[in-house]
Formats: sequence, structure tokens, C-alpha cells
Amino acid sequence: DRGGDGDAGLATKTRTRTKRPPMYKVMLLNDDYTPMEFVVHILERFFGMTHAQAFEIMLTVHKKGLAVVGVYSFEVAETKVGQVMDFARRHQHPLQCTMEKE
Ligand code: NFA
Repeated sequence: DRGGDGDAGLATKTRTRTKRPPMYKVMLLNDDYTPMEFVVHILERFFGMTHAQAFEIMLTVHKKGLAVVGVYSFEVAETKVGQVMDFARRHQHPLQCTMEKE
């Protein structure tokens, strides 16, 4: 019984929890050294953007300092951050990718 009436048998309602899982923003940070074309390539490769979309978001990061490049479940966000950080490190670029709870 989840009545909240102290089991006196009265029909009362308790709110059923229907909370959606938290979502995470994945962000790319600007720096002075990573080539623009490399950032565009990352956005196409790991975030499924077209070249035009990728170029636009890259310019936003370049001008504003950072941009949200996608919103995902914790597991997917963590995977994307790992893929970007690995790829940037392997190419010796200082590009940073982080995630933050929405
Ligand atoms: N600011 C970098 C440059 O001028 C380009 C860049 C864009 C780097 C977005 C990181 C993120 N080469």
C-alpha cells in the first residue's frame, strides 16, 4: 500500500516517479593552436554533422570560446569526450572536449 493514509484503508494517491535520466552537454573549447580543419573533421566524424554544420559550429567555438556540440546520456557523452580527446592527443593538438550535466 502506498496510500499515505497510515493503512486506514482510505484510497489516497502517491505520485509515481517518472523522472527521465539526466542528459549531458558535450562541449568543445577554443584554443590558439588546433587547426580549424581538424575541428571540422572531428565534428563530422564523431558528431555526425555535415561539412556546413561542422564549419558553422567550429566558427562558434573559435569566436565565443566554446559551444555545445551535442546532448547525450552519460554513457554516450563520456564515449564522445573520450573519442575526441584520444583523437586530438594522437594528432598532438591541444583541443579540449568536456561534458556537463544539463
Ligand atoms: N582557434 C583555432 C585557430 O584559430 C581554431 C579552433 C576552433 C580551435 C575551435 C579549437 C576549437 N586555429
